[in-house]
Amino acid sequence: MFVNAKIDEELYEELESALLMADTGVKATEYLLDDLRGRVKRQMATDASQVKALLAETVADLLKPLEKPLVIGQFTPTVIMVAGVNGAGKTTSIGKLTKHLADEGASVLLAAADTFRAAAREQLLVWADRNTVEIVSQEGGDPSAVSFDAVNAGKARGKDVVLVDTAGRLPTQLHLMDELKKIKRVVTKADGTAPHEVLLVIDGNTGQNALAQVKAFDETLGLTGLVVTKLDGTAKGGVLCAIARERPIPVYFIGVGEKLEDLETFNAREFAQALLG
Ligand SMILES: Nc1nc2c(ncn2[C@@H]2O[C@H](COP(=O)(O)OP(=O)(O)OP(=O)(O)O)[C@@H](O)[C@H]2O)c(=O)[nH]1
Ligand SMILES: [Mg+2]
Repeated sequence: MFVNAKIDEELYEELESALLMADTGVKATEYLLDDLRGRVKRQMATDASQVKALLAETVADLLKPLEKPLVIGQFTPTVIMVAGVNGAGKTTSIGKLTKHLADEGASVLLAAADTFRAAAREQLLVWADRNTVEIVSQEGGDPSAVSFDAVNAGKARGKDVVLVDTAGRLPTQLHLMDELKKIKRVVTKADGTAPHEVLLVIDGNTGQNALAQVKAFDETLGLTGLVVTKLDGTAKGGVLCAIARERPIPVYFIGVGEKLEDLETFNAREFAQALLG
């Protein structure tokens, strides 16, 4: 698109389409193009290849505030609750995050608070085995009760991190959103300072709906961070631009595959390059 092109309205229209195709959304796209026009003027850019570099800078600057590391160690245990819609990649991300934390020397305890499906417990158990970490689960248990037990077990066993896996749910399923609130309340009963992190896992393929998910889960739970999964496929994850504009919540990690090591920390500059690449 940038080869031998002049800087004209046609170029901006092409850029607009490319951004929209990458799920950036109408508002964030408008913002990015306005910002880009300013940069092009100030830099007195004369050819389209410079525009590409300037757009990458524009996107990177927009995403930069989302770049923030997940910090553990301030509390023992650091209790991390994980939520999201069905199939977003919560359990897989917890498995990968467990390895990431273990590699940093942290001891991790998993809480199987997805008691909705029997298979969910088994799935988390597989990740616990792969990582050789302990897991708290109850057959036919209640998600709040499992979470309560896990936080207490984490304290008693001196774990650095307790990761709470929850069942997938849609923000429109109000009783299920209430259940999440209850899990959070009960975690606080077990440890007055917890949960220390409330993560939302979003599927990179969800497009603009991911922004709606972020808003809804944030309103219910008060999110502290995001994990964006499945960025190893065709998804570009441009919705992060919309999230950065409208509900800026840090992106701690991105998921780039189904294996234990397929979790990366979020880097705004690299992400911007990949988005436009
Ligand atoms: N390619 C790819 N697949 C992923 C990634 N993360 C998760 N998956 C796959 O997505 C599917 C759903 O993942 P889960 O971890 O079970 O999702 P979940 O959010 O726990 O699902 P529920 O508990 O049913 O709501 C599985 O097939 C995972 O292997 C990723 O980063 N890349
Ligand atoms: Mg799951």
